[in-house]
Amino acid sequence: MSDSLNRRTLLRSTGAIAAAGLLAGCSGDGGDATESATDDEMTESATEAEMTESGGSSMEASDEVADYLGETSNFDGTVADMTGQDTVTVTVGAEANGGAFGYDPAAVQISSGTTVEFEWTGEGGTHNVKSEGDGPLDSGGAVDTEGVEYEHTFESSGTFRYYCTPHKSLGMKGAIVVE
Ligand SMILES: [Cu+2]
Repeated sequence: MSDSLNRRTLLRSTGAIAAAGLLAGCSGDGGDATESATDDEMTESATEAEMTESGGSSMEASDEVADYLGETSNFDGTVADMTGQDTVTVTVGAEANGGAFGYDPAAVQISSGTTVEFEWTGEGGTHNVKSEGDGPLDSGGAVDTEGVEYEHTFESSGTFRYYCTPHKSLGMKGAIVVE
């Protein structure tokens, strides 16, 4: 720990230490006070980072995405920004479209090189992940098990639209935008 950080932390803790009457010659309790002040600080910044990640910024969807997800109940016209992450999770069988018939988030933007893990909830019957046209996503036959049943790493940019074969007509569709 640098001298300046020690001094800063000590200054901040001085009030509490002085109030306890332990300012002079009390390395033990003083040390504890310094430690907990640092812990608080770390907890605060960790919470902030988490909120940014999950609370999430979002951006307006392109026409291609908006048209594709027009009948998807959990699509609100925006794309969740999850760029800059090695791994992103999309829930399969999320509450949407009149049951557990959704992908969550329905639309997400990621960086190229990101692995998307599709995590089944086990709800809503059997689901799969299948690209429109000749796209790269194909989890195979629909299953109703729980857990990460499929993952795909997106190496090149583009807009990738996909659906669940049994529930496409209900609106169980998703889009991944790779920048
Ligand atoms: Cu489904």
